[in-house]
Amino acid sequence: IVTSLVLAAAEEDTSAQYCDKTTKSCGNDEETTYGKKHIFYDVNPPEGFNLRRDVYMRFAIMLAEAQKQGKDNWELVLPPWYNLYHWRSGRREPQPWNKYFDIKSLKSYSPVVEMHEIFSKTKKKQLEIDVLFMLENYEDPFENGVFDEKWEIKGDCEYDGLYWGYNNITAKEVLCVKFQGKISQLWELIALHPHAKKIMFTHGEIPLHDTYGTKSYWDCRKSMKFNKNLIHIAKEYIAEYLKCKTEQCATYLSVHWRRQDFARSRGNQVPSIAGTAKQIRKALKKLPNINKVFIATDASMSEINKLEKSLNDYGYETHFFLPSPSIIEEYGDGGIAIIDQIISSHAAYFIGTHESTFTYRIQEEREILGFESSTTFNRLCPDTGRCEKSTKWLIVN
Ligand code: GFB
Repeated sequence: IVTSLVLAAAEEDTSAQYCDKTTKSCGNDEETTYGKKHIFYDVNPPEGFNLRRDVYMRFAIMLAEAQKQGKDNWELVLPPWYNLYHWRSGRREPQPWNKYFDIKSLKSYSPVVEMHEIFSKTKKKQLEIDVLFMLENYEDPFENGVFDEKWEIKGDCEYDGLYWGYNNITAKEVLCVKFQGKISQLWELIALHPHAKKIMFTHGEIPLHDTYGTKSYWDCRKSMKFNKNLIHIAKEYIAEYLKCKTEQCATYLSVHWRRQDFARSRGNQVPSIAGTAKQIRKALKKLPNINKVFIATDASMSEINKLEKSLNDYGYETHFFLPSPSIIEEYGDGGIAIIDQIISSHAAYFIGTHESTFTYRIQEEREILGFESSTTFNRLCPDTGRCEKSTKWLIVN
Protein backbone atom coordinates (compact mmCIF):
# COMPACT_ATOMS: atom_id res chain seq x y z
CA ILE A 1 0.00 0.00 0.00
CA VAL A 2 2.78 2.34 1.02
CA THR A 3 4.62 2.25 -2.26
CA SER A 4 1.53 2.53 -4.40
CA LEU A 5 0.36 5.63 -2.50
CA VAL A 6 3.67 7.33 -3.13
CA LEU A 7 3.84 6.23 -6.73
CA ALA A 8 0.34 7.57 -7.32
CA ALA A 9 1.37 10.92 -5.86
CA ALA A 10 4.52 10.98 -7.95
CA GLU A 11 2.76 9.98 -11.13
CA GLU A 12 0.27 12.83 -10.89
CA ASP A 13 3.02 15.25 -11.88
CA THR A 14 4.11 14.47 -15.40
CA SER A 15 5.18 17.90 -16.67
CA ALA A 16 8.84 18.51 -17.40
CA GLN A 17 9.02 21.78 -15.52
CA TYR A 18 8.30 22.39 -11.84
CA CYS A 19 7.25 25.75 -10.56
CA ASP A 20 6.70 27.08 -7.09
CA LYS A 21 3.56 29.21 -7.00
CA THR A 22 4.70 31.39 -4.11
CA THR A 23 8.24 32.19 -5.24
CA LYS A 24 7.34 31.90 -8.95
CA SER A 25 10.59 30.02 -9.44
CA CYS A 26 10.72 27.14 -11.93
CA GLY A 27 13.27 24.47 -12.68
CA ASN A 28 13.72 21.56 -15.02
CA ASP A 29 15.77 19.49 -12.66
CA GLU A 30 13.47 16.79 -11.39
CA GLU A 31 15.61 16.27 -8.31
CA THR A 32 15.81 19.88 -7.16
CA THR A 33 12.01 20.18 -7.20
CA TYR A 34 11.35 23.95 -7.06
CA GLY A 35 14.74 25.31 -6.16
CA LYS A 36 14.46 24.76 -2.42
CA LYS A 37 16.75 22.62 -0.31
CA HIS A 38 15.22 20.16 2.12
CA ILE A 39 15.97 18.89 5.58
CA PHE A 40 14.52 15.51 6.51
CA TYR A 41 14.69 13.89 9.94
CA ASP A 42 13.58 10.83 11.83
CA VAL A 43 13.37 9.94 15.51
CA ASN A 44 14.43 6.95 17.61
CA PRO A 45 11.66 4.38 16.87
CA PRO A 46 10.44 3.74 20.46
CA GLU A 47 9.78 7.42 21.16
CA GLY A 48 6.13 8.37 21.48
CA PHE A 49 3.98 10.95 19.75
CA ASN A 50 4.44 13.73 22.28
CA LEU A 51 8.21 13.63 22.48
CA ARG A 52 8.16 13.66 18.68
CA ARG A 53 6.14 16.85 18.80
CA ASP A 54 8.94 18.41 20.84
CA VAL A 55 11.57 17.18 18.37
CA TYR A 56 9.53 18.79 15.58
CA MET A 57 9.66 22.09 17.47
CA ARG A 58 13.46 21.96 17.68
CA PHE A 59 13.75 21.60 13.89
CA ALA A 60 10.94 24.06 13.13
CA ILE A 61 12.54 26.72 15.34
CA MET A 62 15.95 26.03 13.76
CA LEU A 63 14.49 26.68 10.30
CA ALA A 64 12.38 29.66 11.37
CA GLU A 65 15.35 31.35 13.06
CA ALA A 66 17.56 30.71 10.01
CA GLN A 67 14.87 32.17 7.77
CA LYS A 68 14.83 35.34 9.88
CA GLN A 69 18.57 35.63 9.24
CA GLY A 70 18.07 35.43 5.48
CA LYS A 71 18.73 31.71 5.04
CA ASP A 72 15.46 31.22 3.21
CA ASN A 73 16.23 28.45 0.74
CA TRP A 74 15.62 25.59 3.19
CA GLU A 75 12.40 23.75 3.99
CA LEU A 76 11.73 21.15 6.66
CA VAL A 77 10.05 17.97 5.49
CA LEU A 78 7.45 16.79 8.02
CA PRO A 79 8.32 13.15 8.79
CA PRO A 80 5.24 10.98 8.19
CA TRP A 81 3.93 9.15 11.26
CA TYR A 82 4.74 5.51 10.79
CA ASN A 83 4.40 2.45 13.02
CA LEU A 84 4.53 4.26 16.34
CA TYR A 85 5.21 1.85 19.16
CA HIS A 86 2.18 3.00 21.21
CA TRP A 87 -0.26 3.01 18.28
CA ARG A 88 -1.59 -0.49 18.22
CA SER A 89 -4.85 -0.17 16.35
CA GLY A 90 -5.81 1.28 13.03
CA ARG A 91 -3.74 2.05 10.00
CA ARG A 92 -0.20 1.00 9.46
CA GLU A 93 0.80 3.10 6.44
CA PRO A 94 2.64 6.40 6.98
CA GLN A 95 0.30 9.21 7.95
CA PRO A 96 0.78 12.83 6.86
CA TRP A 97 0.86 15.59 9.46
CA ASN A 98 -2.42 17.09 8.26
CA LYS A 99 -4.19 14.13 9.86
CA TYR A 100 -3.34 15.61 13.23
CA PHE A 101 -2.30 19.22 12.74
CA ASP A 102 -3.35 22.35 10.89
CA ILE A 103 -0.64 22.57 8.23
CA LYS A 104 -1.48 26.16 7.32
CA SER A 105 -0.80 27.12 10.91
CA LEU A 106 2.50 25.17 11.03
CA LYS A 107 3.57 26.92 7.82
CA SER A 108 2.74 30.31 9.33
CA TYR A 109 5.61 29.76 11.77
CA SER A 110 8.21 27.76 9.87
CA PRO A 111 8.91 26.70 6.25
CA VAL A 112 7.58 23.15 6.43
CA VAL A 113 6.31 20.78 3.73
CA GLU A 114 4.62 17.42 3.80
CA MET A 115 6.44 14.44 2.30
CA HIS A 116 3.68 14.06 -0.31
CA GLU A 117 4.28 17.65 -1.45
CA ILE A 118 7.89 16.71 -2.16
CA PHE A 119 6.85 13.59 -4.05
CA SER A 120 4.27 15.47 -6.07
CA LYS A 121 6.98 17.83 -7.28
CA THR A 122 9.50 15.13 -8.06
CA LYS A 123 9.25 13.55 -11.48
CA LYS A 124 11.19 10.43 -10.63
CA LYS A 125 9.42 7.86 -8.52
CA GLN A 126 12.49 7.69 -6.37
CA LEU A 127 13.73 10.19 -3.80
CA GLU A 128 17.44 10.31 -3.16
CA ILE A 129 18.85 11.97 -0.05
CA ASP A 130 22.24 13.55 -0.83
CA VAL A 131 23.74 13.22 2.64
CA LEU A 132 22.27 11.31 5.55
CA PHE A 133 23.81 12.06 8.95
CA MET A 134 23.21 9.31 11.50
CA LEU A 135 23.45 11.10 14.81
CA GLU A 136 24.58 9.27 17.92
CA ASN A 137 25.33 10.29 21.49
CA TYR A 138 28.83 10.57 22.91
CA GLU A 139 29.53 7.69 25.29
CA ASP A 140 30.32 10.12 28.10
CA PRO A 141 28.41 13.41 27.78
CA PHE A 142 30.37 14.89 30.68
CA GLU A 143 33.88 14.14 29.50
CA ASN A 144 36.36 15.91 31.79
CA GLY A 145 33.42 16.94 33.96
CA VAL A 146 31.87 19.38 31.48
CA PHE A 147 29.03 19.13 28.96
CA ASP A 148 30.66 20.59 25.85
CA GLU A 149 28.84 21.31 22.62
CA LYS A 150 30.55 19.27 19.96
CA TRP A 151 30.24 16.90 17.03
CA GLU A 152 32.59 14.51 15.31
CA ILE A 153 32.20 12.68 12.02
CA LYS A 154 33.10 9.05 12.55
CA GLY A 155 32.97 8.07 8.88
CA ASP A 156 30.78 6.17 6.44
CA CYS A 157 28.17 3.87 7.88
CA GLU A 158 24.94 2.12 7.00
CA TYR A 159 21.41 3.44 7.54
CA ASP A 160 19.39 1.00 9.65
CA GLY A 161 16.06 2.85 9.60
CA LEU A 162 12.86 2.60 7.56
CA TYR A 163 12.58 5.98 5.79
CA TRP A 164 9.15 6.45 7.45
CA GLY A 165 7.87 3.30 5.73
CA TYR A 166 8.74 4.26 2.14
CA ASN A 167 10.80 1.84 0.10
CA ASN A 168 11.54 4.27 -2.73
CA ILE A 169 13.82 6.56 -0.74
CA THR A 170 17.58 6.04 -0.73
CA ALA A 171 20.68 7.96 0.32
CA LYS A 172 23.82 8.66 -1.72
CA GLU A 173 26.08 9.10 1.27
CA VAL A 174 25.58 8.01 4.88
CA LEU A 175 27.81 9.38 7.64
CA CYS A 176 27.88 8.50 11.34
CA VAL A 177 28.26 11.54 13.56
CA LYS A 178 28.69 11.83 17.30
CA PHE A 179 26.69 14.85 18.37
CA GLN A 180 25.97 16.74 21.54
CA GLY A 181 24.47 20.16 22.11
CA LYS A 182 22.13 22.62 20.49
CA ILE A 183 20.27 21.95 17.28
CA SER A 184 21.63 25.05 15.50
CA GLN A 185 24.99 23.24 15.43
CA LEU A 186 23.48 21.10 12.66
CA TRP A 187 24.09 24.01 10.27
CA GLU A 188 27.81 23.30 10.71
CA LEU A 189 27.28 19.76 9.42
CA ILE A 190 25.11 21.04 6.58
CA ALA A 191 27.79 23.57 5.60
CA LEU A 192 30.23 20.71 4.96
CA HIS A 193 28.12 19.77 1.94
CA PRO A 194 27.26 23.05 0.22
CA HIS A 195 25.94 21.34 -2.91
CA ALA A 196 23.64 18.93 -1.13
CA LYS A 197 19.97 19.67 -1.69
CA LYS A 198 18.47 16.96 0.47
CA ILE A 199 19.97 16.41 3.89
CA MET A 200 18.64 13.98 6.43
CA PHE A 201 19.32 13.49 10.15
CA THR A 202 18.46 10.36 12.07
CA HIS A 203 17.88 10.42 15.82
CA GLY A 204 16.43 13.91 15.65
CA GLU A 205 15.85 13.67 19.41
CA ILE A 206 19.60 14.01 20.13
CA PRO A 207 20.07 17.73 19.30
CA LEU A 208 18.63 19.96 22.03
CA HIS A 209 16.56 23.14 21.86
CA ASP A 210 18.76 26.24 21.48
CA THR A 211 16.58 27.85 24.12
CA TYR A 212 13.71 26.22 26.00
CA GLY A 213 10.56 27.99 27.11
CA THR A 214 11.39 31.30 25.38
CA LYS A 215 9.13 33.39 23.15
CA SER A 216 10.24 31.52 20.01
CA TYR A 217 9.48 28.23 21.77
CA TRP A 218 5.95 29.40 22.54
CA ASP A 219 5.40 31.02 19.14
CA CYS A 220 6.22 27.68 17.56
CA ARG A 221 4.12 25.82 20.12
CA LYS A 222 1.13 28.08 19.45
CA SER A 223 1.38 27.34 15.74
CA MET A 224 0.93 23.61 16.43
CA LYS A 225 -2.84 23.83 16.16
CA PHE A 226 -4.67 20.55 15.80
CA ASN A 227 -6.56 19.36 12.75
CA LYS A 228 -9.94 21.10 12.71
CA ASN A 229 -11.95 17.86 12.55
CA LEU A 230 -10.32 16.58 15.73
CA ILE A 231 -11.10 19.87 17.49
CA HIS A 232 -14.68 19.59 16.30
CA ILE A 233 -15.08 16.04 17.63
CA ALA A 234 -13.59 17.04 21.00
CA LYS A 235 -15.76 20.15 21.31
CA GLU A 236 -18.95 18.23 20.49
CA TYR A 237 -18.06 15.71 23.18
CA ILE A 238 -17.41 18.48 25.72
CA ALA A 239 -20.73 20.14 24.92
CA GLU A 240 -22.71 16.90 25.07
CA TYR A 241 -21.21 15.08 28.05
CA LEU A 242 -19.38 17.74 30.02
CA LYS A 243 -21.96 20.47 29.43
CA CYS A 244 -19.62 23.23 28.41
CA LYS A 245 -19.53 25.44 25.33
CA THR A 246 -16.78 27.87 26.32
CA GLU A 247 -12.98 27.68 26.00
CA GLN A 248 -12.40 27.64 29.77
CA CYS A 249 -14.93 25.21 31.20
CA ALA A 250 -16.18 25.41 34.77
CA THR A 251 -18.05 22.11 34.66
CA TYR A 252 -15.42 19.38 34.94
CA LEU A 253 -12.08 18.27 36.25
CA SER A 254 -9.73 16.32 33.98
CA VAL A 255 -7.01 13.80 34.66
CA HIS A 256 -4.30 12.33 32.46
CA TRP A 257 -3.91 8.88 33.94
CA ARG A 258 -0.88 7.30 32.24
CA ARG A 259 -0.69 3.53 32.78
CA GLN A 260 0.86 0.84 30.52
CA ASP A 261 4.68 1.12 30.66
CA PHE A 262 4.48 3.77 33.41
CA ALA A 263 2.48 1.46 35.70
CA ARG A 264 4.81 -1.44 34.90
CA SER A 265 8.19 0.23 35.27
CA ARG A 266 7.60 3.38 37.34
CA GLY A 267 5.68 1.84 40.23
CA ASN A 268 7.33 4.20 42.71
CA GLN A 269 6.22 7.29 40.76
CA VAL A 270 2.62 6.50 39.85
CA PRO A 271 -0.28 5.64 42.19
CA SER A 272 -2.32 2.44 42.36
CA ILE A 273 -5.88 2.50 41.03
CA ALA A 274 -7.29 3.03 44.54
CA GLY A 275 -4.66 5.72 45.18
CA THR A 276 -5.60 7.48 41.94
CA ALA A 277 -9.30 7.49 42.86
CA LYS A 278 -8.51 8.84 46.32
CA GLN A 279 -6.49 11.75 44.93
CA ILE A 280 -9.15 12.64 42.37
CA ARG A 281 -11.83 12.62 45.09
CA LYS A 282 -9.66 14.84 47.27
CA ALA A 283 -9.28 17.38 44.45
CA LEU A 284 -13.01 17.28 43.74
CA LYS A 285 -13.83 18.00 47.37
CA LYS A 286 -12.05 21.31 46.93
CA LEU A 287 -14.20 22.10 43.88
CA PRO A 288 -17.72 21.92 45.33
CA ASN A 289 -19.46 23.02 42.13
CA ILE A 290 -17.95 20.24 40.05
CA ASN A 291 -19.09 16.62 39.99
CA LYS A 292 -17.94 15.61 36.51
CA VAL A 293 -14.55 14.02 35.89
CA PHE A 294 -12.99 13.40 32.50
CA ILE A 295 -10.21 10.82 32.35
CA ALA A 296 -7.74 10.60 29.48
CA THR A 297 -5.88 7.35 29.72
CA ASP A 298 -4.07 4.49 28.06
CA ALA A 299 -5.27 2.13 30.80
CA SER A 300 -6.84 -1.25 30.06
CA MET A 301 -10.63 -1.61 30.13
CA SER A 302 -10.53 -3.48 33.45
CA GLU A 303 -8.46 -0.70 35.06
CA ILE A 304 -10.84 1.89 33.64
CA ASN A 305 -13.84 0.05 35.09
CA LYS A 306 -12.24 -0.12 38.53
CA LEU A 307 -11.40 3.58 38.59
CA GLU A 308 -14.82 4.53 37.30
CA LYS A 309 -16.53 2.50 40.02
CA SER A 310 -14.49 4.04 42.81
CA LEU A 311 -15.51 7.52 41.64
CA ASN A 312 -19.14 6.72 40.80
CA ASP A 313 -19.57 5.14 44.25
CA TYR A 314 -18.95 8.59 45.72
CA GLY A 315 -21.48 10.23 43.44
CA TYR A 316 -19.10 11.58 40.81
CA GLU A 317 -19.95 11.37 37.12
CA THR A 318 -16.97 9.82 35.34
CA HIS A 319 -16.35 10.19 31.60
CA PHE A 320 -13.92 8.59 29.16
CA PHE A 321 -13.80 9.31 25.43
CA LEU A 322 -14.80 6.06 23.74
CA PRO A 323 -14.29 6.50 19.99
CA SER A 324 -16.69 5.14 17.40
CA PRO A 325 -15.32 2.58 14.90
CA SER A 326 -15.37 5.27 12.20
CA ILE A 327 -13.19 7.63 14.30
CA ILE A 328 -10.77 4.76 14.98
CA GLU A 329 -10.69 3.97 11.27
CA GLU A 330 -10.18 7.58 10.19
CA TYR A 331 -7.81 8.92 12.86
CA GLY A 332 -6.36 5.90 14.64
CA ASP A 333 -4.69 5.97 18.07
CA GLY A 334 -2.94 9.27 17.34
CA GLY A 335 -6.17 11.12 16.63
CA ILE A 336 -7.89 9.62 19.68
CA ALA A 337 -4.98 10.68 21.88
CA ILE A 338 -5.29 14.24 20.55
CA ILE A 339 -9.05 14.27 21.23
CA ASP A 340 -8.27 13.16 24.81
CA GLN A 341 -5.73 15.97 25.08
CA ILE A 342 -8.13 18.62 23.77
CA ILE A 343 -10.88 17.56 26.18
CA SER A 344 -8.39 17.58 29.09
CA SER A 345 -7.11 21.01 28.10
CA HIS A 346 -10.44 22.80 28.53
CA ALA A 347 -11.23 21.49 32.04
CA ALA A 348 -11.57 23.79 35.06
CA TYR A 349 -8.81 21.84 36.82
CA PHE A 350 -6.24 19.38 35.50
CA ILE A 351 -4.18 16.65 37.16
CA GLY A 352 -1.45 14.99 35.10
CA THR A 353 1.07 12.16 35.28
CA HIS A 354 4.58 13.00 36.43
CA GLU A 355 7.17 13.10 33.62
CA SER A 356 4.76 12.19 30.86
CA THR A 357 5.22 14.25 27.69
CA PHE A 358 1.51 13.58 27.00
CA THR A 359 0.76 15.55 30.20
CA TYR A 360 3.28 18.30 29.29
CA ARG A 361 1.53 18.95 25.99
CA ILE A 362 -1.84 19.31 27.82
CA GLN A 363 -0.24 21.74 30.26
CA GLU A 364 1.11 23.82 27.37
CA GLU A 365 -2.30 23.85 25.72
CA ARG A 366 -3.82 25.15 28.95
CA GLU A 367 -1.18 27.87 29.17
CA ILE A 368 -2.14 28.93 25.64
CA LEU A 369 -5.83 28.90 26.64
CA GLY A 370 -5.02 31.24 29.53
CA PHE A 371 -5.82 29.07 32.55
CA GLU A 372 -4.52 30.06 35.98
CA SER A 373 -1.34 28.01 36.48
CA SER A 374 -2.55 26.57 39.82
CA THR A 375 -5.30 24.75 37.89
CA THR A 376 -2.78 23.19 35.49
CA PHE A 377 0.46 22.09 37.12
CA ASN A 378 -0.94 19.34 39.33
CA ARG A 379 0.14 15.72 39.32
CA LEU A 380 -0.85 12.32 40.60
CA CYS A 381 1.45 11.31 43.45
CA PRO A 382 2.67 7.82 44.30
CA ASP A 383 0.75 6.08 47.11
CA THR A 384 3.72 6.45 49.42
CA GLY A 385 6.97 8.40 49.51
CA ARG A 386 7.99 11.78 48.21
CA CYS A 387 5.95 13.68 45.66
CA GLU A 388 7.85 16.51 44.00
CA LYS A 389 5.74 19.37 42.70
CA SER A 390 5.24 19.69 38.93
CA THR A 391 7.56 22.17 37.25
CA LYS A 392 5.65 25.17 35.95
CA TRP A 393 6.49 25.93 32.33
CA LEU A 394 4.66 29.23 31.96
CA ILE A 395 3.82 30.78 28.62
CA VAL A 396 5.92 33.66 27.27
CA ASN A 397 3.95 35.88 24.92
O1 GFB B 1 2.92 10.49 23.84
P1 GFB B 1 3.96 9.80 24.59
O2 GFB B 1 5.30 10.03 24.14
O3 GFB B 1 3.85 10.20 26.12
O4 GFB B 1 3.64 8.24 24.52
P2 GFB B 1 4.74 9.78 27.39
C1 GFB B 1 2.55 7.67 25.08
C2 GFB B 1 1.53 7.19 24.03
O5 GFB B 1 0.59 6.36 24.71
C3 GFB B 1 0.71 8.33 23.43
C4 GFB B 1 -0.74 6.68 24.36
O6 GFB B 1 1.25 8.91 22.29
C5 GFB B 1 -0.63 7.62 23.17
O7 GFB B 1 -0.56 6.85 21.99
N1 GFB B 1 -1.39 7.39 25.48
C6 GFB B 1 -0.84 7.77 26.66
C7 GFB B 1 -2.67 7.77 25.49
N2 GFB B 1 -1.76 8.40 27.43
C8 GFB B 1 -2.90 8.41 26.73
C9 GFB B 1 -4.22 8.92 26.99
O8 GFB B 1 -4.52 9.51 28.01
N3 GFB B 1 -5.13 8.76 26.00
C10 GFB B 1 -4.84 8.13 24.82
N4 GFB B 1 -5.82 8.03 23.91
N5 GFB B 1 -3.63 7.63 24.55
C11 GFB B 1 6.82 8.18 26.89
C12 GFB B 1 7.04 7.31 25.67
O9 GFB B 1 5.44 8.41 27.01
O10 GFB B 1 7.22 7.54 28.04
C13 GFB B 1 8.37 6.64 25.64
O11 GFB B 1 7.00 8.09 24.52
C14 GFB B 1 8.66 5.96 26.94
O12 GFB B 1 8.38 5.67 24.62
C15 GFB B 1 8.50 6.97 28.06
O13 GFB B 1 7.75 4.87 27.10
C16 GFB B 1 8.76 6.34 29.40
O14 GFB B 1 5.80 10.75 27.66
O15 GFB B 1 3.72 9.55 28.44
